[in-house]
Amino acid sequence: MRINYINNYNYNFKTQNTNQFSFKGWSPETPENKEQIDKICNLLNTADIKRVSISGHSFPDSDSIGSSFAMAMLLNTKYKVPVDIFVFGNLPRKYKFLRGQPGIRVFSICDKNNNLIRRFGQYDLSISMDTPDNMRIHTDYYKNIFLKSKHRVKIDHHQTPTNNKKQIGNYAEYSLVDTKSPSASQLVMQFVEPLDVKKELLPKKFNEAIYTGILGDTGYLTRPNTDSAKQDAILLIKNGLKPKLVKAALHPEIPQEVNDFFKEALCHVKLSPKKRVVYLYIDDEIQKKINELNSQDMAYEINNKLKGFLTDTRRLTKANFSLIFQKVEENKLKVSARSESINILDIAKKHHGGGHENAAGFCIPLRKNIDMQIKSIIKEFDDQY
Ligand SMILES: [Mn+2]
Repeated sequence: MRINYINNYNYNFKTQNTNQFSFKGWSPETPENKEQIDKICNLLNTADIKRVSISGHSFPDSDSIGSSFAMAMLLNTKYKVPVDIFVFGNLPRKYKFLRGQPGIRVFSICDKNNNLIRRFGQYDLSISMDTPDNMRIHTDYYKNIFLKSKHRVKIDHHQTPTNNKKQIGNYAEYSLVDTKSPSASQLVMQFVEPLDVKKELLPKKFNEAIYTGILGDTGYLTRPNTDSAKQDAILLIKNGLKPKLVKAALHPEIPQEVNDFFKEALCHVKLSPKKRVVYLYIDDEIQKKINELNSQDMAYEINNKLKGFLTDTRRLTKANFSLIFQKVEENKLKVSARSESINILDIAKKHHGGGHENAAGFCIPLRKNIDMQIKSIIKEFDDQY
């Protein structure tokens, strides 16, 4: 299937001038994908859709945000319908360059109970982007906006969790799930031609939103198996993307106090008994310091940088895994895990989490003796081969 993809791509490259290059770079990889894309396009073309809501996952990352904005712009361009994007948490400042498109509103949902249905009413279509299971959708939004919407679509590139009887992964009416796609944002591109949208009529920010998602989920195009992302990036550039602008927006200057914080956090990183796991427990003291860097944007920046920071430490120490433990909500322990080559998705799934083979996570109820709890999770990774 990949061969076809490359052939299509080269073919278009050679035989068409730059204005007429095909969006075939986004061709579905499997017949199942094509079938799902056709079904979703058919829904979009035939249902009476006047209002659309789009959401990503909680703790939103670049792909969640990029794919949500890109899908909003695609639908608004094609159907001229108003689209509301719901971000679960504050929209970090560095993504604000994606806003400002007429017809598209952006709402940050931060607290638990918002009475969203009274505020927003019923939508004709709700699309969930980059979100493998409904546990990662804001509860009020899920119950009162998503489920009450006349039509529901899921577009994602994570494995759908199947180890749970509640079918938390199959939460939509139509789903396009392509685990081979490096980012969910690229999946939005697959709809451009089937929906008969002229790529040059899409707003410039469409390209930027997709590229934001690609950069986020491919480690700036450095991770393995990201060839299709590189090819799609070329197509975006041919469609008017200025990569430098996006990179500049995504890398705001890091203030001194954040650098100071990192110097301190370094002292709290530990190595497991078998020296196979480097880990950081964000205890109350560290969390307090994060909170003191009072702007929400910086807290977000820190969360992301901490993961990269642990990855660097893992490489330096030649450990296999890096883990971050953090208390979330009132009584949950969030575990983010990264590895170089060993598959950690199964461990995450065992704890009802998910993610990718080398970047996975889960949330578990917090036990009274948190040190013991962390030790037992560390041991689980330490014993993994
Ligand atoms: Mn993603």
